[in-house]
Amino acid sequence: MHTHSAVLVRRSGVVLALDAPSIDASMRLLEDVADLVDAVKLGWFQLLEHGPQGVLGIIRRFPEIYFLADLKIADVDHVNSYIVRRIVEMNFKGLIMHSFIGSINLKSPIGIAHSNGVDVYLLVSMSTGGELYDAHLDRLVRMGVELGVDGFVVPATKPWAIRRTREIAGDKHILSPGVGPQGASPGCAIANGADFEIMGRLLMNDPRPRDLLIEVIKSRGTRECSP
Ligand code: BMP
Repeated sequence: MHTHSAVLVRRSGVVLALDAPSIDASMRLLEDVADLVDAVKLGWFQLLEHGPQGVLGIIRRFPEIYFLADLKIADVDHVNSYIVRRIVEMNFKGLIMHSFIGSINLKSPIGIAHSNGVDVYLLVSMSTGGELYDAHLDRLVRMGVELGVDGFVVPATKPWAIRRTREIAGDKHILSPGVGPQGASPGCAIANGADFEIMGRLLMNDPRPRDLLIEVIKSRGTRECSP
């Protein structure tokens, strides 16, 4: 197995999911909360609205931010490898891949990412649905550990999956989406063992996202969290 240490560092434990289609709205939100988030997740919204050059423009404008490419890569080996090379060229520092595609389709792209200093996070469950994932959680997390990924995307809406992933994955990063509009209370994924909570609409739809984020970070550990 190759060696790679995760580039992503936990400070606030918040990853911003920047799913706003408007580039102006994205820029305003980024400028407002950049110092309070550990990473910014960009995905299909930005890529399809602004193209690779537009995405590169966002990344170049904030060189100090850790940008995470969320294209949920899930193709065959050689196509995945191409996608990862393009992501590397765009200066992303991390990327997300689906796990169900299996180790043959994951191994080379993970190697390409790591040899370029880019983290790989493996999605092993989904915040909505994902019942086929959930039937195979243990096996998928073990596969990710064997492949040397930097961590796992495990939904905040399934605290049991976070706890189980933590048991198997040791100190690998756990990133949890599904906070706010999808139902999980802020702070509860972290209370169940996640390292980072991914937040999109909760912040994007709030008139004062900075104040809300400060409150969310401050109030961790004070809420009742469902098991
Ligand atoms: P929101 O916080 O607005 O619900 O957005 C959640 C974000 O996390 C979206 O960018 C989505 O693509 C991502 N996500 C998710 O919601 N569930 C998953 O299981 C995996 C994800 O990456």
